[in-house]
Amino acid sequence: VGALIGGRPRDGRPRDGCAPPGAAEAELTPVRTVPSTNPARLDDVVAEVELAGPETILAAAVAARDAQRTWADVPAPVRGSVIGNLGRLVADNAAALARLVTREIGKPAAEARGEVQEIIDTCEFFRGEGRRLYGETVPSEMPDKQLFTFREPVGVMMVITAGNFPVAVPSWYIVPALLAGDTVVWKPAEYAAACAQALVELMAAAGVPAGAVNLVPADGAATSLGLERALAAGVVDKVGFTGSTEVGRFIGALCGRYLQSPCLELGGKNPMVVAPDADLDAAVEAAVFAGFGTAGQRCTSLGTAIVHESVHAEFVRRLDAAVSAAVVGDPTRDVLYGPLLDARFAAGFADHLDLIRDHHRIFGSTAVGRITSAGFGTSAGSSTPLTPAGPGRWPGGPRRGFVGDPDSGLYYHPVVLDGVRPDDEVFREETFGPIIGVTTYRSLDEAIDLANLPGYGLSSSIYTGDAASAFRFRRGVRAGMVSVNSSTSGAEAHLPFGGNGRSGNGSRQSGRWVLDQVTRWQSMNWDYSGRLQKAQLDTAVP
Ligand code: UN1
Repeated sequence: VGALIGGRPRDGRPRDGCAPPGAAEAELTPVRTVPSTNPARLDDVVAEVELAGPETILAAAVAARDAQRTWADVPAPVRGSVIGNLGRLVADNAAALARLVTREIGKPAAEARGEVQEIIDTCEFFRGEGRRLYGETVPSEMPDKQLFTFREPVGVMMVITAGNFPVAVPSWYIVPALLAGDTVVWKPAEYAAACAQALVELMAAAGVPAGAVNLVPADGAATSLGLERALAAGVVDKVGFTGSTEVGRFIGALCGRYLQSPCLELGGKNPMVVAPDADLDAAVEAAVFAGFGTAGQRCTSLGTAIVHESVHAEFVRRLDAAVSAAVVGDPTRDVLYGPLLDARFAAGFADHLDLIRDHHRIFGSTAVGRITSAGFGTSAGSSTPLTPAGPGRWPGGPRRGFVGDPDSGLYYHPVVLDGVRPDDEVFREETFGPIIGVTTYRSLDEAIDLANLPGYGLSSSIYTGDAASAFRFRRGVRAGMVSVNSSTSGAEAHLPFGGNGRSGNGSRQSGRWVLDQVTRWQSMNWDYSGRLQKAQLDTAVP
């Protein structure tokens, strides 16, 4: 994988069964090369990733600028057909692409197939949007005058994405951007660059022209410098960023200096309220899926279960039993979750665990730390102090329900942390790993306050049989997405996706709502009266 201009890899080789590209390339010297490794088998190098320097990012933006006018001149329904081609090609290569996702970031096979399906769904939606992309006709306050609105492409979009959804989330930006007539510079996560390349190759094969999507793997420092230069040179018109709140703040400030408002999709500490009348088995199933799916590394992952005190003991008992019965491990197998994304994420999660270990005790079947073959302990029914990872340090012997080699990858125990208090860091901060906090509440107002307390505002959920509670929760919670009797994660590809507060700047992706990110409104007024009519002054509205 290299610094790509025009969507073509240096060596031009198709990877993992995906279709080869057809676009042109322009070579620039990479700054350095880093391996992208399989987090389930750390000796398996998936790709050598050539990282670009800031000048390559700037060059990519210039290439995107050069390609943009021509691409925007392609009629929108024809651009929609190219998106339709992409959806078909992704479907034709779905199994190979999903295998690559599993291999490069450790996402379990079934989830990886779901991720690929999300691209297909996105393409299906935006293929049709090519025949809509509506503007409006608006009445004028004056006679013989007509007003209109048009959606125009924003121009060049710089897309910076995380690796937890290495192909689906990028497609949420790139597909509507292309449909709208924008061109793209895409900075993928370095540890997911082979997935990015595969998707770009499919785009080229679908008919996306040279220069329209420019894949540029780069580290954080080069990205910020390259982006700043591109903003200063006026060759980037919009930034789309999915990643941490911290980096989002930085990008927001940088864009602000150039009077741009980026599309920011940041972290979450997503609450799930379990009301006294909740179907507890359903709530537990959702908690396990949302807390441990993708090893808890979704922006929509469950953070804290906020459980009514009358059902708290029973909820924890059932959650504990469900987690004990879950199978984790080798992501090519049928597991709840596999390894963490890469070494940096594993280290970040380990830091959270260190902090938690100092402040908490752990309940039931769950233990904490890196799984070692020497012991993946259980201690069902008892309360066990958290112990650091290491051979022989786990109580209870090897964990039931682990498949694969626990020493070969970045595996962590599932953790259920009961008794979390609002002052705890684990209550307030996103952990991005396989851990669920549990706390209690007495009144719905208190539950809503607890849900809002961390200051994120991405996803949320309530389990209740009572419609009034569900609607009150919806109104009170400051989250962009609210689920009733459903999981915090697993958003559909055509509903607005995004958050507020520490989760983002209110921008929304997906469906027709993302069009406000990838297009700008232009208004037009057309006077056919033959004289100058002045708004407000010549207006006869009583
Ligand atoms: C993310 O983690 O950045 O709703 C996106 C979901 C997925 C997308 C998550 N469809 O969980």
